[in-house]
Amino acid sequence: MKNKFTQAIVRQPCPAMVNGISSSGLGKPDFNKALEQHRRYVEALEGCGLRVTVLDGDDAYPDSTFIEDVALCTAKFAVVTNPGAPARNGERNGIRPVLQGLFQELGEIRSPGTLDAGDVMMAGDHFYIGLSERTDRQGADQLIALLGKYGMTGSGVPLRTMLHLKTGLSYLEQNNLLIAGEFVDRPEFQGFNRIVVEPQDSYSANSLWINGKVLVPKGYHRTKQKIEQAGYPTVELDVSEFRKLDGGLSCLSLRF
Ligand code: CIR
Repeated sequence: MKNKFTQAIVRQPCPAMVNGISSSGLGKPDFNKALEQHRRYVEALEGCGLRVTVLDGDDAYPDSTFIEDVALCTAKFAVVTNPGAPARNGERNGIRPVLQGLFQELGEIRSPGTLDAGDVMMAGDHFYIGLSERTDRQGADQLIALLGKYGMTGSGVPLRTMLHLKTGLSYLEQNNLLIAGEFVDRPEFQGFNRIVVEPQDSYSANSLWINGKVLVPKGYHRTKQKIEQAGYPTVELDVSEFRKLDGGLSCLSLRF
């Protein structure tokens, strides 16, 4: 299946983001800088041909700008997830009405199963699902059952150290897979053309394919060069303030 996205949904960062969940040790994000970086991110999505719905920041949820985790959008249907971090779980209630307005068919991951869609990587009609601290087997099985209804498949990938599956993996279409860290040697990814990210550049394994271009975080020249050598034009974006909260380029949008 040839992939093409036409739309994206983003949520602006909120002032409370300074209290977001973080294990980065990089300090607190600067809210105004984050707003500016987010604005440029939206421009980049538009530059890839997407119509972008920009939702207001939600100060009740410091991490809510990482909207990727609360829903999975496919060409055929969307799923509201059940985020595994208690502080983020209520974010699902903010995305549901937005998706109801955009999708005819809407599924839901239900407790006790949990799933963050940052753990879900689409590769054609197959979806790899990270089994992480946020996503459990029950959540993954619920998603696989939903995918099955629409002729798509899914499989679980146990994580050891990464926060989310897409922290260390990005599918760039055409069988090309950007891959880092614990995933490099995993048997399920050996059939891809693996573009291996250097350990010191591992943050840039979360790059983002959109309609033939690849968005790459600023400052990772080796990764950028490897992606360009594989034939993709790249767009470099500074996401330093989101990195402080363990978030990357994919986390900031839903694309479909
Ligand atoms: C969190 O811990 O949930 C946020 N601080 C970062 C979420 C990043 N999202 C993602 O990797 N999909």
